Amino acid sequence: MSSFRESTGGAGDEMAADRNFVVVASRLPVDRVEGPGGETVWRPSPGGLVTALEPVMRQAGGAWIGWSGDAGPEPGPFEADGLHLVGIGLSETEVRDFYEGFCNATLWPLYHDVIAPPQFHRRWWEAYVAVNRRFAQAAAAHAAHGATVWVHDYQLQLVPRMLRQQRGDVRIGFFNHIPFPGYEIFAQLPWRRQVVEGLLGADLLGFQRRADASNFLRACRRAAGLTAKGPTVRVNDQGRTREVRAAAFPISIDAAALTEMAQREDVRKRSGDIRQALGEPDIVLLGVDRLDYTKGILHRLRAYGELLREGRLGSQVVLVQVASPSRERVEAYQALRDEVEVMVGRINGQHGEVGYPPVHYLHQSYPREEMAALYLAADVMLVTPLRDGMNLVAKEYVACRYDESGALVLSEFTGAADELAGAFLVNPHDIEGLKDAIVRAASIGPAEARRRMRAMRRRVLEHDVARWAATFLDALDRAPCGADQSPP
Ligand code: GDG
Repeated sequence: MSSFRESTGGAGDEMAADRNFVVVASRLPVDRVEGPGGETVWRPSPGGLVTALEPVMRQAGGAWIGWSGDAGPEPGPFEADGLHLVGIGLSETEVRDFYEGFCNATLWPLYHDVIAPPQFHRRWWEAYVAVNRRFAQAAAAHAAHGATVWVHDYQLQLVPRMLRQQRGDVRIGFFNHIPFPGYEIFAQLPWRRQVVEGLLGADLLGFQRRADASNFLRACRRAAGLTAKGPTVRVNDQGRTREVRAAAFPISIDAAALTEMAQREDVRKRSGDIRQALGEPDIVLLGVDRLDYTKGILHRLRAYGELLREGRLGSQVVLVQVASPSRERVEAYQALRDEVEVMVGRINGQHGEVGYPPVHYLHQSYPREEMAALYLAADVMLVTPLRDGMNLVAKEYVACRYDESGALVLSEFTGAADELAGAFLVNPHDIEGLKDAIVRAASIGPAEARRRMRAMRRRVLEHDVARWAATFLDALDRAPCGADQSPP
């Protein structure tokens, strides 16, 4: 996608219910930025989701409904390179109560096993209901008769039911990108029944892992008193019985494109330059995460600091930690940043020398090429979340290692651990175990590295994001449909 301006009129702006495929996600695949003359310019922010869905969107003349990422007026519909985007506006108060509040300070910690204490506020819940309703209304306004609507993630769990109530004729899929917690944790949510019922408006519910789908099915029984048989829940909708299926559809990345990028001359050169800038150490360890308390950054730093103290990695080792800024107005994230930065300072203070900081900490965001160069420069990738739906970073590292070198230390609490058998699996709470795994990963011979990496590469290249999207949409197509498909 090239960059484009907000349209100010014309055919693209009309609110016509004529889209056969509608994606509803909290974010648009573009960012709103200011142009040279102070005007609004939309800049593409291509993530895995848009890469996977773009072909389907184009083929079906689809629409993508989402929020632009900042407070402001409703952008409305506009076109980008043949993609039809529908911007949802959020006020300052809604950004605070819906996005920073209910999404990021209630649901996010609750769904990640209460690593941070979730906060429950009725005002935040009301904002969640109101914003979900706005997304559902937009979907109802743009979906053609009998269309397929794919709703994404924990920010929009009420949309499936709200949409079904308005539009009995559409087929609705939902995919949850983050874990679905065990019932003992989910049960804390004061609005647990409404959330379960909201999700059950869909025909098919996709989760990252089978354990997430099972947790959801259990919540249906316990929170809503419904009967689940195998992966199917029976729902009674105003006297009509519908069947809803919940299953695992592990997400992935555009692996071939990333492999290709990593093989580019400029990216390989940059990777060499990075190693040189680091002082040509024997071992480069790498962490890449949004600065989020679910990612286990502190556990990783603790293990690394102890290894330095014990001298178990030799003296020629560095850790590069990219911690990209995230949710900076949410309190728990500000506290985490302080803790991480204190710990990095302590390690560098205790174990560094002039010209040699053992941790290179980068609280910045980088272009994709720079990420690929970093992945190529790293001997050992450290992915140590305490809980993570999938973790795409682990798959990206594997995709970049086209020469089958390198090693991955991976937390067993990620969805990726179910797929990447060649990784060194760790429990990040077990600091001794984590240290042993890092030492082992840093010292394996090339033959073992190749054997492990080859297995992981095969998995990631075969199960890429396009296959993920196709598998989900195919299952949605075949799901027992609750839609009333009779002509309008
Ligand atoms: C959620 C779930 C699930 C990071 N810093 C930069 C940058 N990134 C990119 C990575 C990767 C993505 O952000 C992060 O994805 P993850 O999967 O690791 O984690 P979440 O953001 O928490 O994503 C997760 C995912 O949804 C998909 O379903 O896997 O479990 O929590 O792609 O490369 N990219 C660039 N510059 C950066 O500085 N360009």
